[in-house]
Amino acid sequence: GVAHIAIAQDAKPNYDESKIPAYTLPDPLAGIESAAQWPARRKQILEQFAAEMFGKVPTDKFNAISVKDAGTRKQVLGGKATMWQPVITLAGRDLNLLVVMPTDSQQAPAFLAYNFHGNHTVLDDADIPLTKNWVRSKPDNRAREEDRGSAASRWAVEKIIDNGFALVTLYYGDVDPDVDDGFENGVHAAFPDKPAADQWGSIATWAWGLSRVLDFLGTVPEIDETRVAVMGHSRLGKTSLWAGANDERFALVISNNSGCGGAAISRRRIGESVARINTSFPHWFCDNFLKYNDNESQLPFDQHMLIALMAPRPVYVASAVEDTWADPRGEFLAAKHATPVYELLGREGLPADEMPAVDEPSQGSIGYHIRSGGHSVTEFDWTQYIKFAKRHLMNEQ
Ligand code: GTR
Repeated sequence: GVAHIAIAQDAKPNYDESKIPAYTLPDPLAGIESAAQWPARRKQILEQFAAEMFGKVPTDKFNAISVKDAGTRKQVLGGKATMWQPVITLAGRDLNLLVVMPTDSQQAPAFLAYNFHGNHTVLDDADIPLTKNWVRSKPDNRAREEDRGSAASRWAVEKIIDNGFALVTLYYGDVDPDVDDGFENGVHAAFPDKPAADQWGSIATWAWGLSRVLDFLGTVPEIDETRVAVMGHSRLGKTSLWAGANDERFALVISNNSGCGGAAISRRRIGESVARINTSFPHWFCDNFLKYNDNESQLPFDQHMLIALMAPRPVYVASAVEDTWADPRGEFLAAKHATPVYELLGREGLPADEMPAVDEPSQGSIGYHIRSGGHSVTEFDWTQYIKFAKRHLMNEQ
């Protein structure tokens, strides 16, 4: 096995740009000159991320989903939206989907995103059952009635509907509880062996779950599975990036404040570092990733190459000024340094050369903004994602 290198308790995170170690970013286009050579290079980069960071899915054996409860549809938002809660089964786990779609929609584009605390926190609606699964930051790790709608400000449901999109969300703990449980719970219970050093941690497991939900959406006439934007915040932004990298059926990918292990350049070591994230969340990445604790220069990639794996599909990276733990500048630089891949493929990449001013988005095939405020998802963020998705998935300017 790989030794777990613990970081000293008193090691303070660095926020000082002048103390960033000198580094050279690996070149996503190393050894290639033409668009025709990109797929082979892409495959190599994807395999490196899988083996050294997120971990590979051990087997395809449990990929099949079945419909456990087809659910009923009811009108919400004064009739302009239809709410639907199908339950699908994956590797012995029930995934409780909450779908809100424009009423009478046919083949609507959709946002697919995990939620942190259960579907009942997204919308205050008594028909949404509380999750029975383990939830973080709650007494007894149980969902509570009083939390109905508590995350509503993070979900611009009405705006999504008014712009012709559907929203598909589910609780990430349905797939795998976010706790270092030795990979005994969640979908992992169906898999006979503990993950090997190059096999999945929880982020890769959640990403796999998103692909299986996409499989299901392919059977839903109201939703166009070729126009699904996968979105996630923070650890779930790391997850949406890995889902989009692995599964090119995702038409658009959004990383909201994903930080270390997501959009932020690891070699900068600003805010959260590789060693810190591996120490605080040992179950998120594969064990091979421990090799890079305080050793980022040995990574065969950096996070700009994760962004580049989305090319030529549209990808959006969003930061927040006060979210220094996630290294906003590192997130911007990853978006910027993914741009040469987009350009090789004949796309614009990120229009901004320098970090844009606060609340002034830059949107090409790569989008980026740094908004005012802290670590969260806001109306401003959704306004940008909807605008970006309308342009790329609905052909609207
Ligand atoms: C933090 C973690 C970040 C980010 C965040 C979140 O504790 O250090 O990497 O994932 O949680 O998911 O809100």
